[in-house]
Amino acid sequence: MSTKDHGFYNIKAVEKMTGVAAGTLRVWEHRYQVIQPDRNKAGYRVYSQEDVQTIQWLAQQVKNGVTIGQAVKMLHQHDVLRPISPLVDTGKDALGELHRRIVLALDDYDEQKASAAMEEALSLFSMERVAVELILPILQELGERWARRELSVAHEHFASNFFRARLAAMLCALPANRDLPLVLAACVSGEHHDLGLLIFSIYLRRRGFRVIYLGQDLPTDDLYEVVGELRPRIVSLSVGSRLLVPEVLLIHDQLKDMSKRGAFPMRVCIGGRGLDYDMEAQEHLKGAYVAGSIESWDNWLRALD
Ligand code: B12
Repeated sequence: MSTKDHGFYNIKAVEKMTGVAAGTLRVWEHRYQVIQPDRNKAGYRVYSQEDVQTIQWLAQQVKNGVTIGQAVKMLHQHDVLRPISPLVDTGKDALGELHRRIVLALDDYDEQKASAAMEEALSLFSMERVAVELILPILQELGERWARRELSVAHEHFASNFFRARLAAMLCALPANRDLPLVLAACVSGEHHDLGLLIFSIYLRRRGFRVIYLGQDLPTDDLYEVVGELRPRIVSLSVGSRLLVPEVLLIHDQLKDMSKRGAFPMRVCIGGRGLDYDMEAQEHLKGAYVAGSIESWDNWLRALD
């Protein structure tokens, strides 16, 4: 049985949705056999949702400077990039049920049950959906329960470590091809909250960036050193603690200066709850501050020149 969903977009609609010209779509189809739309009774191409997502992914790679040939090769080598269509698209219901099972299992310190539910989630949904629509809401809920003292510190540590290990494994499973534009991701010096940055890194890898994940508490001098050495396209930093915000503003200014002096077009992207209610800092970081929602991430990437 094919997992491909039924086609329902014509070539004009796909052109509009993806920004890839109809002629280019036909060339990609003939030359690379990467998208094989169905035909309707009149013989016109009809594209499925899955086809559209594949085209969007390819278009993003081309925008990033990868040749279409290389992009197709990457797609074949790493099937994980393709959004997985569940055989039965139970979508939100299935995610809600998995959410419930994982929370119950973690409350019970039952790693086996929580892992089984995670595996099920990954067999049904793409990694990004699992990270953003399953793990993130669970973490936010855990954070709130912890703040209301409904969850012990031991429970919070257990759950944080459970997800940290899974998110790190998911990040490793996504390609980090050297041809892709480079992102350095790190928590600033003194910062240990890295679950949000891990999710953002998965999001970026799924969009065709090569993310080097530097993790928690990166000393500032070492950050400057690695930026000078690797000259990344993007530096993405996380700051969870409000106390670290003044240091983050200095880091931001210094990085912008390095990019200017070194003449490499680096963009800085800074997020984390430390900045959430600090309007002054957000103003200082204009163009670099990115809020915690997927919409903000999409908007920031769209505006990337
Ligand atoms: C789990 C947790 C921990 C874990 C972290 C594990 C880990 N590996 O990340 C551990 C136990 C290590 C920890 C330690 C501490 N914690 Co703590 N911790 C939490 C808790 C319960 C949940 C945080 C979490 O992971 N949320 C889920 C993630 C996904 O959310 P997030 O990090 O905010 O990320 C989202 C956005 O901010 C954004 N984002 C984050 N980074 C980036 C980066 C970029 C580039 C972008 C675009 C977006 C982005 O995207 C995410 C999606 O929306 C919160 C309580 C709460 N209510 O949230 C406290 C909390 C964050 N901790 C807090 C504190 C004070 C501490 C400690 C100082 C406690 C102590 N006294 O020891 C230490 C020190 C940590 C340090 N030096 O950094 C405070 C922070 C207060 C503040 N803002 O200043 C909180 C809010 C608790 C509280 N109410 O006091 N903590």
